[in-house]
Amino acid sequence: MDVLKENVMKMTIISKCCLLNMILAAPLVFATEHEIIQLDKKFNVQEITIKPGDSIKFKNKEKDITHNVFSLGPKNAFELKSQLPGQESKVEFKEPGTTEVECAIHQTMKLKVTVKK
Ligand SMILES: [Cu+2]
Repeated sequence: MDVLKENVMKMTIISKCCLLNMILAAPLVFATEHEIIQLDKKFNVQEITIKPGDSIKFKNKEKDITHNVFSLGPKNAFELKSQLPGQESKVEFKEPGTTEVECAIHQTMKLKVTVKK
């Protein structure tokens, strides 16, 4: 086999390997960051569906109202603790399932987060 053919074959094998790596790494690359805004003692949406591994950035856009966003789970339980106006916090949702997200200070605030593949 001449050198040129050999090189072409090597290149072909390398590019196939690269492609395979990209396909295998895809689920990590495509984890999405969603944004939920808290304004006027409400979440900007009442429900959201995301994929396992995605995260939600909770943004307190109030002028002078503090929130404490939490979820009791059983899947994806979390608590942001006191979140002052202007603050934002990111929560990763790893487990498939549905979670009711609430605010410990304002009981009317409700957000349903569904995590599914
Ligand atoms: Cu609140």
